[in-house]
Amino acid sequence: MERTLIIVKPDGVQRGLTGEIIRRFEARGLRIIGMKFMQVPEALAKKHYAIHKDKPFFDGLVKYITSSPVVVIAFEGTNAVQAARNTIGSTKPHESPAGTIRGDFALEIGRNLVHGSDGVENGENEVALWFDAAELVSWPRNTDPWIFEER
Ligand code: IDP
Ligand code: MG
Repeated sequence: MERTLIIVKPDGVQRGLTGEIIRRFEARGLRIIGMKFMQVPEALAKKHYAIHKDKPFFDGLVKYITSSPVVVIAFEGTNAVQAARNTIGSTKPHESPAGTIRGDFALEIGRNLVHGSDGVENGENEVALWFDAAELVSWPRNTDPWIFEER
């Protein structure tokens, strides 16, 4: 089962869109295995965005993600990573199709509301970076057989 890390970024929390954003992933069929509300420490922000450390927007990105609290969710599901990315939409919100989170609620790249892991291995690594093993709950959801096909 794939894992993906979703972050409702500071703008999402401040704008009262936390519930709406989580709802979309939940309605898609993804299963929550971990969730927390937190102020992101600068060191964690830098680790999470390490791949962008040489980009001109890096400092602004770290400032943005640490500027105000976030909600972090670990989701599990078949095809969780790609499905979540499609639910989120494009990095540039103004190019993101209507129906996606960014296409429905955002206008600018530096205020794009939500993070989602961009690959299967990244999903595993990011969930492990943001959650201790003890914070994750493995549970059989009653609707699983209606969402995940038997294999
Ligand atoms: P993603 O969030 O769609 O995966 P990435 O390319 O991984 O996009 O970039 C991470 C985050 O960095 C973006 O969500 C956005 O908040 C920010 N970002 C990316 N490119 C730019 C830029 O050119 N200017 C300002 N912020 C950017
Ligand atoms: Mg990314």
